Parts: sequence; structure tokens; C-alpha cells
Amino acid sequence: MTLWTCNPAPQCLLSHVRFPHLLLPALLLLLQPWWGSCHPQCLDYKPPFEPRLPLVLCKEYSKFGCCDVERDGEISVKFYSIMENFDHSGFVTCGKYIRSILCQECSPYAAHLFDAEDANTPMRMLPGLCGDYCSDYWHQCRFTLSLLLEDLGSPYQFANLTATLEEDRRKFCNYLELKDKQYCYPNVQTNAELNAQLGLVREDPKGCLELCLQEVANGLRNPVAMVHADDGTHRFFVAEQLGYVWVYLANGSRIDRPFLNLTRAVLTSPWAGDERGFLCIALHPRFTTVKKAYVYYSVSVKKEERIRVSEFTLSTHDENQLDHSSERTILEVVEPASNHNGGQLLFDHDGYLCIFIGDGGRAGDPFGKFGNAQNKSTLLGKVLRVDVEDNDDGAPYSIPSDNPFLREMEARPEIYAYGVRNMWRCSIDRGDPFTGRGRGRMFCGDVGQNKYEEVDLIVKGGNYGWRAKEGFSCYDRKLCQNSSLDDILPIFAYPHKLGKSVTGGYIYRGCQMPNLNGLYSFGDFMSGRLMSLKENVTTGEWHYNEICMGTDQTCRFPKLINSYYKYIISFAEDEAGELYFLATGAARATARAGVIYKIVDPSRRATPGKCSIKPSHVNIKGKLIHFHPKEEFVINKKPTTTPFPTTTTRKPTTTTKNVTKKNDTADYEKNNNNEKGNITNNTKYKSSNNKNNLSHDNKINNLPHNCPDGYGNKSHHWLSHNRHDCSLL
Ligand SMILES: *[C@@H]1O[C@H](CO)[C@@H](O)[C@H](O)[C@H]1NC(C)=O
Ligand SMILES: *[C@@H]1O[C@H](CO)[C@@H](O)[C@H](O)[C@H]1NC(C)=O
Ligand SMILES: *[C@@H]1O[C@H](CO)[C@@H](O)[C@H](O)[C@H]1NC(C)=O
Ligand SMILES: *[C@@H]1O[C@H](CO)[C@@H](O)[C@H](O)[C@H]1NC(C)=O
Ligand SMILES: *[C@@H]1O[C@H](CO)[C@@H](O)[C@H](O)[C@H]1NC(C)=O
Ligand SMILES: *[C@@H]1O[C@H](CO)[C@@H](O)[C@H](O)[C@H]1NC(C)=O
Ligand SMILES: *[C@@H]1O[C@H](CO)[C@@H](O)[C@H](O)[C@H]1NC(C)=O
Ligand SMILES: *[C@@H]1O[C@H](CO)[C@@H](O)[C@H](O)[C@H]1NC(C)=O
Ligand SMILES: *[C@@H]1O[C@H](CO)[C@@H](O)[C@H](O)[C@H]1NC(C)=O
Ligand SMILES: *[C@@H]1O[C@H](CO)[C@@H](O)[C@H](O)[C@H]1NC(C)=O
Ligand SMILES: *[C@@H]1O[C@H](CO)[C@@H](O)[C@H](O)[C@H]1NC(C)=O
Ligand SMILES: *[C@@H]1O[C@H](CO)[C@@H](O)[C@H](O)[C@H]1NC(C)=O
Ligand SMILES: [Ca+2]
Ligand SMILES: [Ca+2]
Repeated sequence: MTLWTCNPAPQCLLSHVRFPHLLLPALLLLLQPWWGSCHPQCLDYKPPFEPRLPLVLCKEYSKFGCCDVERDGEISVKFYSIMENFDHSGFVTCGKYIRSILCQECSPYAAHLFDAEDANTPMRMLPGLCGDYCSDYWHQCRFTLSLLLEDLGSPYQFANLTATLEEDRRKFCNYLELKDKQYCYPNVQTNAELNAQLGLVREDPKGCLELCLQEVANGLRNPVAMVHADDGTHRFFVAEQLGYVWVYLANGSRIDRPFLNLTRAVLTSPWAGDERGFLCIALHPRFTTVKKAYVYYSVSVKKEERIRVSEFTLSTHDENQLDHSSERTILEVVEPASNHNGGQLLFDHDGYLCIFIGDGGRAGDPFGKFGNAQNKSTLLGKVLRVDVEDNDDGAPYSIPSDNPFLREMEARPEIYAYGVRNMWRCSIDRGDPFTGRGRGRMFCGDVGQNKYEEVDLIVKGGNYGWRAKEGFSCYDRKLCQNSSLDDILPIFAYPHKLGKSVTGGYIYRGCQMPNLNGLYSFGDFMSGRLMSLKENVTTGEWHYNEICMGTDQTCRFPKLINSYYKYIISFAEDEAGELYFLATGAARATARAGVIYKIVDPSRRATPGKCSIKPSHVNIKGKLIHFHPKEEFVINKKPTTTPFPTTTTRKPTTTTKNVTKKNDTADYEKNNNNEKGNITNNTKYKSSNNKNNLSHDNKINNLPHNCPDGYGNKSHHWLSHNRHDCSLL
């Protein structure tokens, strides 16, 4: 793939353009080479989109481009006012050039055509044309240049300049031409390479989906979960393993007082690799009226390690804090070992609370005759489902009447599914926004033993195979060959050369990234690999693609970054369904190295306005801590710097900025002031990017050398690369 032919390649640089000295420096600035960026981008520095309604004038951009119908209407007004200067034959001859030139701001490559990919350098007043096209234009309609420039509000001084240009084809085309033959108008429209994937998620030659990230929060200590209240506030609640839950407002500011501080009760340690701690929070699905939160954490009771699920009620005087005295235990399960403590809590679409309990620990599910996971008399190694509605008087939960094993004498009635090892991160599919397809499906990552990590689609009564099977293969041969096993295989499993501890994710159903609809994104805690599955709805098969960070120009949008820390702890969805993941650079419960990333598709955005939200008002007690992003855009190639013109001619009376900005573009910028980043500030680039180079830090995938036999290459949730973690394996 050589999409980047105009990336700092010489043909892109207009440095040999020779201009008479009398020309204004401003014009030279217009001609400054921009060091190249061949990706779809609009003049507002955002990806292109599909307009809500078909365009009338700039029809060719109706499916995908940078104009909505309103903008198309404005361009149309401009066009017809210019065309008033023409008689019929003039209209016929020149109308097509004028229209095409005016419509280029609707091109999905508008930013490139106008040199507007960089907010800090001047952009062109007119789109960059291909040489042949420019010559034709000059031969047939050269005197329309002044009309176009006048219409753009070019200053008076330009009048003579324009006259000079119009007289000389060479000057004329030096002014209008964009030297990259692939990527100038109109060739850009027909360039097969550029258009092959236009509007789709970019795939690299290996089929890896190139996505970008936006940093949303940082400085977190092993952030294990992020949830929302579905109450219109668009707050998000982020849990740290130590036992804190923090409230973030929709604009990214965090409230300094914790929503919950359970650090005193939570059992964990600062060791990298400790799987115990505060593991999850779920808010009641009707939180607006039932102001309750459910939490899942490790606790020590009379020297016995347990996991506890308990309920808290919202404080009556602060909507951003739980009433710390309101804790009510829902369930406790004794943990025979400190690892495999499960840790997911969520509400399914029937409103029941689902609790995902690990197999208890050690390795190979050694407890009892055939382990815990296949033993329905224990809660270990299970997915539980309980009803916590109207539990204020009486028992903390009741059993849903359709739970699958109610009539099995030996089975615990809470069990919804079994044969699970240590499910780490599960989610519920919101369903396709148009058809509702998939709504309510439950997806989990189940961490493997020695060989395979798996993703499961959990159904009522399902046996997910452990310890008979690990992924698709037999782990306990005897159990595996028993015909009564009747287990459900994963929808996907991967071997340990790709990662050693799966972190389940979400099916994307948000609004802002239409391309991602239906894509299940997940990751691996040990290798840092981001992955995706997409269902072929005809065959029901799941198709795998790795997700990688966009290289070169792909993520070069304001605020976006293209690297992340590789201990992928959890995934999350916000109230609007946008997708995030939580990762850290140091997997210790005390290290403030955790970051929340929003996943962004740089190839297409939703129609402007479609996804706007108005968060409802939140009363804040306490202080707000504003968010300061720390991560920076990283690019492999150091860009060449743009030399500043050294011409010593008179200064124009208007400033360079004013001269070189199109009036309507200035409006764009006014409206998007806060969106601008110094993205081409060269000092911000680093020469190499190792953060997401998976082969880079081998320590991550190495297990301790001195662990007992049989423990050596098993995976478990948390990283273990120091000695005393062997006990946890
Ligand atoms: C620029 O646009 C504004 C409003 O959009 C308009 O009032 C103004 O006259 C325009 N200026 C020029 C020089 O065209
Ligand atoms: C344009 O050129 C004419 C004649 O060459 C000159 O008289 C006039 O002052 C120039 N106008 C500007 C704005 O430079
Ligand atoms: C975020 O919103 C809150 C509440 O509306 C406001 O007080 C705060 O200043 C905002 N933060 C930023 C960074 O704008
Ligand atoms: C959380 O609680 C612990 C002990 O209960 C206390 O020492 C700590 O200061 C609290 N932290 C915050 C941020 O309130
Ligand atoms: C199943 O689990 C129960 C409860 O822990 C235990 O009493 C029983 O011995 C186990 N059964 C087998 C066959 O291991
Ligand atoms: C551990 O890994 C080695 C090499 O990958 C493999 O030969 C061995 O069978 C594994 N041990 C277990 C218990 O899976
Ligand atoms: C197969 O599994 C069933 C049910 O768990 C058990 O009763 C039976 O003894 C097993 N058969 C063999 C050959 O292990
Ligand atoms: C789904 O699978 C069928 C049968 O293999 C294939 O013809 C079709 O193209 C696939 N659909 C998609 C969207 O990949
Ligand atoms: C643009 O020009 C106007 C008047 O000529 C001036 O007031 C304004 O500061 C200029 N803006 C910039 C960004 O230079
Ligand atoms: C861009 O850089 C300028 C100069 O260093 C600075 O004043 C401005 O705040 C920066 N803008 C952003 C969005 O970082
Ligand atoms: C570039 O970034 C550096 C550091 O972030 C800053 O000090 C400098 O002012 C920036 N320069 C420009 C021209 O924005
Ligand atoms: C990744 O890191 C390895 C080891 O440091 C290095 O050899 C390799 O070139 C890097 N790959 C990339 C794409 O940066
Ligand atoms: Ca355990
Ligand atoms: Ca399984």
C-alpha cells in the first residue's frame, strides 16, 4: 500500500516554485508546501461523513464528504451569484469549473486540497488543482479566477495580483496547482488506491483495523471499571482496584470527593499481579428512580478471603456520592485461593443482576472431584443471575423464576451458566440501532489456563466447558470426552503467543462512529493487543481482525493519539454508547499510571449534529479537577519542517493570517476554536513509537522463572513478573 505518495515526498514540495519578487509574502505563504497528509479530512479538522440528505449542487459528495445540505445550499448561492456575470455560453463553458472548484470543500479530501490539515499554517484560498485541469481551466475560463477570489473576500491588493496571474498560464497554474498528481483535483476523485477504502475503517495490508484514540482521563490506579448511570447526566463512574470510585462529568472534569471510598474494607496489595481488590460497580438500571449501586470486591473475614457483592444507596444530600453507611451485603463467596476472583457485575436486559464468579483459583480448577466450574453445587466458576428489585424488606435477592437449574436438586438456583474459569469483563449488547438485532446478548472474555484465551457468548444454562476444555481444546481429557458434557464453544479463542489474559470488551452501538456498529472490540491484558470480532449475520460466524493504531497520517486529527499503555484492564461504554478502554503502564493497585482511552474511527464520523448530547444538570458539592491530557500524538517519521519565507518585500497591510484564510473557513475556526491542537508542532513529535510495539517490551510476556512446575506458563488476570506472585498463579 503506498497511499502516502505525497507524504514528505519531493513532488509534494513546491519549494522550486519561482515567483517574481513583487509578489506578496502572503501569497508565498499560500504556496508553502505542507509536508503532506493523505487522508480524508474536512476543513473543520474532522473526518468526513454521509450528509443527512443528498446534496443538490455538489452531488458527487452526497454519499460521503464534508458538506451537509445547508453548506451545499450556501455554496449554491455563491455559485449562482458568480454565474450572474456570465451569458449562456460562458455559463456552459465555465460553470463546470466554477462549480467544481467551489464544491471541493465538500470533498472528503478537502483538508488536503486546501492545505488545511494543519491548523497552524495558512490554508489555500482555492483547492489544489491538477496541472492538466488547471491548463484547461486557464485556456477556457482564466478570467473567472478574480471572480472566485473576490467572492472569497480577497483583499483589494489581490486585484492586481490576480490580473497578473490570469495573464500567464505558468503563474496561474503555479498558483492553483497541487503538485502531487495523485492527490490533486480532479485526479483525487478517480484515484483507485485512495478511493478503495474511502469511508470504511482503514485496514493495513495485514487486515489490521487502523483506529485512533482520545485520552479521556489519566492518573488512575488500576482502573478496573467505568460505568454510567443512564440518567441523562452523561457522568461516568470509574473504579480503582484499591476501592475508590470517582465521578467524572460529561466534560471530563472529575469531582474531588469519591463517589465511594471502600479502601478500608477492600482486600488488595500493591503487588503487581494481585487479582484481589475492588473489581466492579454496577448502577441500578433505573438509577434515576432506584438510586442504588452494586459493588464486587475482595474482603478478608476472620482471616478467610471472600468475594463480596454488596448494595449501596445514593446519599440523600449529594448525588455524586454513595451513602457510605448504607452497605448491605448481597452475597459472599469464600475464595479458596487468592487468584481467579471473577469480578464482573452487570444488569441484563431483564433487569437481573448478573455476577461472574471465578473458579476459586490455583491452576487447573483443582478443587473437588472435577473442579468447581463443572460442579453446580458451588457458586465458584459460574455466572449467577439474581433479582434485586424490591429487596428492601426481606432477603437481599430472590431467584428469577426462569433461572435454568431451579429443578436440579444439587444445583444452586442462582446459577445462570457454568463451566467458566475466570471471566474478566462481560458486556450486554444494546442491539443494532436500526434493527435491534443482537439486543441483550451477553459477551464475556474467559481467561485461559496454559494455551488459549476465549470469548464467549453467554446463554442461559450454558456450560462453557472449563475444566474439561480450554478454548476449543481438551484440558481434562477424561471430562472432555464425556458425552454428557454438552458444552458451548467460544465464539473465538486465541493462543498464548498472541496474549495470555483476555479482557472482554463491547459490541459498539454508539452514534459517533457509524463504521464500528456491530464490531466487538476486546483486548489482552498481558500482550496489550487490541482485537475485534465481527459477526457475519448470514452465517453467524465471527470474523477476526486485529485493531492497531493508525500509522503516519491516519490519526492526525486534533486531540487524537495513536498509542496506549498495554496493560488493558477493562473496556467501557458511556451513556451514549461510545466505546472506551482502561489501561495502565504499571499494573499495581497503587501506581497512578492508568489512562482511559476513547476509541475513535478516523475514517468516518456521524452526520454533524446527529450525536449531540445535552447532559442534564448535576449539582456538585466539592471541587472539580479539570482534565489535562498527557499523552501525545506519536509519529514514526519525523516530518520535515516548513521553511519560513525569507523574501524581503514590503509587508502587506493586512496580516498574513487574514489574507490567507477563507472567510468561511475563519467561521469554521471560530466555531471549532477549542478543537484546534498544535498538531504539527514539530517539537511534539517523537522519532519512534514503542508504546504499542508489542514486540518491544518482552518482560511483559515473560513469567517468573522460579515458579513451581505446572504454574510456569499459565495465564491469570494480573501481570506477574516478580517473585512473590508465583503464589498467585
Ligand atoms: C465574512 O463572513 C461574514 C459572515 O459570515 C460576513 O458578514 C462578511 O461580510 C464576510 N467578509 C467578507 C470579506 O466576505
Ligand atoms: C494596480 O495596478 C495599477 C496599474 O498598474 C496601479 O495604478 C494601481 O495602483 C495598482 N493597485 C494596487 C492596489 O496595487
Ligand atoms: C465541566 O462542567 C462543570 C459543571 O457544568 C463546570 O463547573 C466545569 O467548569 C466544567 N469544566 C470544564 C473544564 O469546562
Ligand atoms: C478513604 O478512606 C480512608 C479510610 O477510610 C481514608 O483514610 C482516606 O483518607 C479516604 N480517602 C479519601 C480520598 O477520602
Ligand atoms: C461440589 O461442590 C460442593 C460444594 O463445595 C462440595 O461439597 C462437593 O463435594 C463438590 N462435589 C464434587 C463432586 O466435587
Ligand atoms: C508451557 O509452555 C511450554 C512451551 O510453550 C510447553 O512446552 C509446555 O507444555 C507448557 N506447559 C504447560 C503445563 O502447559
Ligand atoms: C460423565 O459425566 C456424568 C455427569 O457428570 C457422570 O455421571 C458420568 O460418570 C461421567 N462418565 C464418565 C465415563 O466419566
Ligand atoms: C457472509 O458469509 C457469506 C457466506 O460465506 C458470504 O457470502 C458473505 O459475503 C459474508 N458477508 C459478509 C458481510 O462478509
Ligand atoms: C484581521 O484583520 C483585522 C482588520 O484588518 C484585524 O482587526 C484582525 O486583528 C486581523 N485578525 C488576525 C487574526 O490577524
Ligand atoms: C498552540 O501553540 C500556541 C503557541 O505555542 C499556544 O499559544 C496555543 O495555546 C497552542 N494551542 C493548543 C490547542 O495547544
Ligand atoms: C511547540 O510545542 C512546544 C512544547 O509543547 C512549545 O514549547 C512551543 O511553544 C510550541 N511551538 C509552537 C510554534 O506552537
Ligand atoms: C519494535 O521493537 C523491536 C524491539 O525493540 C524493534 O526491533 C522493532 O523494530 C520495533 N518495531 C516497530 C514497528 O517499531
Ligand atoms: Ca480466588
Ligand atoms: Ca470455555
